[in-house]
Amino acid sequence: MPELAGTRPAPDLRVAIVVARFNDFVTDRLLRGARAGLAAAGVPDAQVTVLRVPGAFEVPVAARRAADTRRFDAVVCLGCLIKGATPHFEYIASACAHGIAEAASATGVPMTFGVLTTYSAEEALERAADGPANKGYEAALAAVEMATLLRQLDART
Ligand code: DLZ
Repeated sequence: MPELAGTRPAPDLRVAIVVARFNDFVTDRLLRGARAGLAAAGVPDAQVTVLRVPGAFEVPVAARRAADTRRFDAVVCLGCLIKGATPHFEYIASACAHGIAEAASATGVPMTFGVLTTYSAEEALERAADGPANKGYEAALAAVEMATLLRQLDART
């Protein structure tokens, strides 16, 4: 029975990272984590494009447009919503999550979800600390796994 799984290193992948500026004291760290994750997976920095958007609400449209160019094998989405500090937290979080899922499904380009939804800044910073538990790092590895998996599937006759 054939079984396919993502592979590493992935030196020929082209990856877009869409990162929200809102709460940049957290999202800058998620971005650093995502870059570290891609580097650990063997994706050269020259093949990584960073798209900065105002907030989590704008992430889906940029991710969709990046995927539509067909220049990227995967899109990593990064943002940070802090419930205590964000009126309309549920609306923005929901629009962001659904928008990303819809964009991935419509384009067939894997998109991963490195958007934090936390109760406090402390909790957000914990999830953006340097190291493999950084949610940007995790989202980057998930993107590599999905892109390399789908590539194998496409190559099968
Ligand atoms: C307006 C807003 C608020 C209140 N909170 C957040 C947040 O916690 N995280 C985030 O990424 N963005 C937030 N935004 C900005 C919205 O995502 C969006 O950028 C603006 O409403 C402009 O459309």
